[in-house]
Amino acid sequence: MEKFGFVGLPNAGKSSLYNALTGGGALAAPYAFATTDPNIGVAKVFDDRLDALAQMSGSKSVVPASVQFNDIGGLVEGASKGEGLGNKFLAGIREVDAIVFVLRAFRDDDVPGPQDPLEHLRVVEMELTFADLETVERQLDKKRKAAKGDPSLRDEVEAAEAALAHLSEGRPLYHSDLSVEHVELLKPWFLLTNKPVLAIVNIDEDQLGEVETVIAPVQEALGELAPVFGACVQLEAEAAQLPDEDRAEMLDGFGLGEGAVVRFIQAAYHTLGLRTFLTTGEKESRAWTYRVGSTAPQCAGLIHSDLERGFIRAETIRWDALLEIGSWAKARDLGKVRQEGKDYVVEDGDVLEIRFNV
Ligand SMILES: Nc1nc2c(ncn2[C@@H]2O[C@H](COP(=O)(O)OP(=O)(O)OP(=O)(O)O)[C@@H](O)[C@H]2O)c(=O)[nH]1
Ligand SMILES: [Mg+2]
Repeated sequence: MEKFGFVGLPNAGKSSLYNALTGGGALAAPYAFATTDPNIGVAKVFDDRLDALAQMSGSKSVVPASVQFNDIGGLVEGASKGEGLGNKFLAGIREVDAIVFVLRAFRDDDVPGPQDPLEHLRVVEMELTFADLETVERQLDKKRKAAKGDPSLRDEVEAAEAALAHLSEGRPLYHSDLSVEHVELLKPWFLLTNKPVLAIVNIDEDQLGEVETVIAPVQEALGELAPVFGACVQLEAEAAQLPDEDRAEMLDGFGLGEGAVVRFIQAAYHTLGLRTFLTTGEKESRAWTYRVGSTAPQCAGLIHSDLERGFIRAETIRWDALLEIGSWAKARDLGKVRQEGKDYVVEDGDVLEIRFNV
């Protein structure tokens, strides 16, 4: 499962966000370092398509896709030098697949800390960049020596040197023009800024009418590649405690539709190149996570290795076409179910049935 790690200053609202995403459980409190040990939770990827298909099929169980969120302690200026929770904090995010910056914009004098999201961004970017610089400096000499005896390591050294050049200028690697190959070669270095980033700007209720204005400077600073969302995290954390219907009503009352965290999870999912295909039947309807560009046999393998090994063909139809027709049997009778072979590249929203023989 893909993992996201929250990074932000104390009191930015990381644990509140965790609660909004996972329905509760983490201590959210108005003092710094309320979180010392990471909260690890799984959030459903909300998907209307899945619910509609489950209803069509009268499925006994519905299994959404999910992603993991790690809520770690707050980071302070000097974390890379051991301030605050220091390295313990940094260790908590080395192994996540993407970083989520939680930046405070909400105004509340009872909660200590800066209220300018750009100030938050400046500190977290600087600390992560320093930490990476230190990691690269510490390991590069060793690698250079090893590369003398083992030429296969030369590309890795070159990648690390390119990274060093960026980091020394105080620039995080996600802002650099490192090549795709270099990014790959540096994966085993577990650098913090060599990962995709997203940001949540935590706003207060009074800012709901001007979300775009509040998040614009953050979007500009992070660049186009990083999705930036404004969310009133506290409100959504409270909503997450309610039964589904009341929750929808509360969010709707604030004009939030399905809620910003829902859109955030979907964007987070997409940023990592993850897509969804669906299976549906009386027993179960399920959303499956696959990597963009995967073929039908690769997707079949996610369901069960036998389905990949004995793959014959995939029967498939887009979710909305199926829904319109009303049942799989009818869709097949009408000739609307396509027969696809092993080279078929699965598309987001495909409903699949795998024919196999082992
Ligand atoms: N007014 C207001 N308060 C908020 C909002 N979001 C979070 N808070 C409050 O701010 C305080 C800190 O929130 P947390 O979620 O604990 O922050 P954190 O980032 O996990 O903090 P650390 O674990 O200490 O790093 C809590 O008292 C929250 O209730 C918000 O949108 N508006
Ligand atoms: Mg916390």
